[in-house]
Amino acid sequence: MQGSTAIPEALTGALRAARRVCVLTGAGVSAESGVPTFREAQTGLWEKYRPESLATMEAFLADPAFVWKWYRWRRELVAKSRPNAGHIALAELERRFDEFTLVTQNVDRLHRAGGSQNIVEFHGDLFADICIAGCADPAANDDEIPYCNHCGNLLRPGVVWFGEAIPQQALYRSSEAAERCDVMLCVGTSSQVYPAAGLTGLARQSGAVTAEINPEPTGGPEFNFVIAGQSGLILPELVASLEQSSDE
Ligand code: BJW
Repeated sequence: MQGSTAIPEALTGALRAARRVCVLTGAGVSAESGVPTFREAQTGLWEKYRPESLATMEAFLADPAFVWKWYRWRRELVAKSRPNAGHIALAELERRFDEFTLVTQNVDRLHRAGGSQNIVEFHGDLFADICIAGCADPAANDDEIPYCNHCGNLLRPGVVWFGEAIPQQALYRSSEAAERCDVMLCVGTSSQVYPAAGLTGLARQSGAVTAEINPEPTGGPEFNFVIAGQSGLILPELVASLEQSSDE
């Protein structure tokens, strides 16, 4: 039956033998849920503005109302979306391993909704409001430009912008998972944004078997396997290939 699947037998074998698995996901995993990716042909606000010119503190401070409008538009869009077969398959995959870490660059919470448990939200959470002065648990309001009720400073979306450090815990947990894993899957990311893009290389250097799943493979030299296809199709096949092997 292996001949009918896109999954290389050697990858199924590596996963069957693995104790620790790490998966890095990017915007492509949510594409089949209707959430636009960052760097492909886009619609609406994504078409007009590059993320690099909106997803920075400089852009925010220059025009907080505009940046908030962009993020509210995205919150509305994402709130209507549901996890797809790829998200669900990753949650199923997690149940098979003693140690499984899902590092996602996505801020859309769809892995949570899909049932994944051990998630590192590397670039934060689209739906969180945080105070630019660092107040804990700032109270949100619906003003065009929301301010912190504790200190009066601006509130901003709880995501990581360009030039900002990845939260320490997220960086620590994901680096540790990449270094320790036996197999690392890199799914639906263009691997252009660091330090996330460096995690697969770290895993490979540490001896892991690495695989990319992407309809437009990135050509990165760090991958042992490249599966060209949509994650909503390939990931369920991957899980099914493990089921077939364990039934044998
Ligand atoms: C499918 C599919 C389907 C389609 N199925 N696949 C080293 C070298 C060079 C530069 C740097 C470096 N280290 C740091 C930098 C600078 C910078 C950076 O990387 N710049 C590059 C652009 C050059 N990095 C940073 O600034 C980071 N911070 C940092 O390094 O801090 C250092 C520091 C230390 C101490 C103190 C202070 C600072 C922060 C990066 C933050 C990124 N933030 C964003 C926005 C988040 C908020 C928001 O959402 O608004 O994160 S940018 C954006 O890109 C977002 C994404 O998470 C991220 C990655 O994008 P992703 O997920 O890969 O999406 P796409 O669109 O690029 O790709 C989609 C893929 O899916 C494609 O390949 C498709 O083919 C595929 N696909 N359909 C599967 N159905």
